Amino acid sequence: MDCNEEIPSCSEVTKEKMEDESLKSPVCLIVLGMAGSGKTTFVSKLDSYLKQFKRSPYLVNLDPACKNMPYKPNIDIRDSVKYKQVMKRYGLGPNGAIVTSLNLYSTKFNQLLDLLGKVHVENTHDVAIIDTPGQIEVFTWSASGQILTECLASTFPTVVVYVMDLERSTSPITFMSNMLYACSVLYKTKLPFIVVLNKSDIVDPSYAIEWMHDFETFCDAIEKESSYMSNLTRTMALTLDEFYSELNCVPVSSITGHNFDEFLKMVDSSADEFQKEYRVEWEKIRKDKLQAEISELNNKLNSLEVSSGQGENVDLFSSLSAGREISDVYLAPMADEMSEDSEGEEVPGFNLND
Ligand SMILES: Nc1nc2c(ncn2[C@@H]2O[C@H](COP(=O)(O)OP(=O)(O)OP(=O)(O)O)[C@@H](O)[C@H]2O)c(=O)[nH]1
Ligand SMILES: [Mg+2]
Repeated sequence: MDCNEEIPSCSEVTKEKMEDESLKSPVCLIVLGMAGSGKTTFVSKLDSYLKQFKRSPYLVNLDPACKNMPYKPNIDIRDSVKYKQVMKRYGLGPNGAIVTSLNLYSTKFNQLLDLLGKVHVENTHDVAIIDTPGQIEVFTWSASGQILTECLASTFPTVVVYVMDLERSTSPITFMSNMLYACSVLYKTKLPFIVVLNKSDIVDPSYAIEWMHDFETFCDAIEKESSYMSNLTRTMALTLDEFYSELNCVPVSSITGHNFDEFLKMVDSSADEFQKEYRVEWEKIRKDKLQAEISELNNKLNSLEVSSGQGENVDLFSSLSAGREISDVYLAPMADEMSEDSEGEEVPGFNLND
């Protein structure tokens, strides 16, 4: 998939309605993190936490391999793409199949955006939470992950939530690797960023906070563990020092819900930050892409004029619609629509055996 393809967007009708300033846009939270860091548990707890305050988040599951889902997603990739069939059909291992499933699903991101646009227009949910696949690189370094991030950020206030496992980061080297990953995601996505230090019910988060705020303490810890790496790690730690200084970071427990109020305050300020500092940039990215598409079309028109009279058919729109023609993908309707749905009826998804 080519990242320079057009960014899918909401339908024109939805877009027009969304321009109504009186309607508050839902904040999109993209939840990322290493495998097993607690993303799904975090999403589930946040869902029940918000519901206590009569706020109902719009939930999107993008993990095609998730087996036990503790929350009820409004949109679920598993309804559309059968990842086991992808493994069989393309002879892939589990990780390759997850990437391919997400790529297949990207052909329907415009439908996903339309559903989110409807959430905006109908003012039904003030926050949308997107749970991502276990292997973080599937989302952060894949074209489909990048396209979805761009789609969301150029339409809604969008914040990246990086879930870090406190229990598995007590070694300074693992801690640093995790933080370097977070740092790379921050610079790649160019979006407001919150680090959630998860599992604070089983591990005291103070070690992580101390390491982030006191460079020397962290260096001492790292030298105790592995002296031969000290030069490299010192340099990296110094780089991270700058990253930490601007970082929104909150310890939470996704089991008890501890500190979720603090997390939500950070979401509010990050959404404001998005509107003030990022929105203009994202609108520019979108306009530039549109401009590039128009120039490409103009070039095709010009070449058509040059070769006119030769009777050849040129498909002017092929570059815009490439890979977006699969019409049998099903996106689960929103929960309130589901209740009107004929119960349990099978809906066709990607049938890879066809
Ligand atoms: N004690 C404790 N356990 C947690 C917490 N959050 C998650 N867990 C546990 O960590 C394990 C992994 O949680 P998941 O929510 O599946 O993690 P994930 O990041 O979604 O996992 P993948 O999608 O497979 O990458 C489960 O056993 C959870 O019960 C927490 O805050 N405290
Ligand atoms: Mg998960």
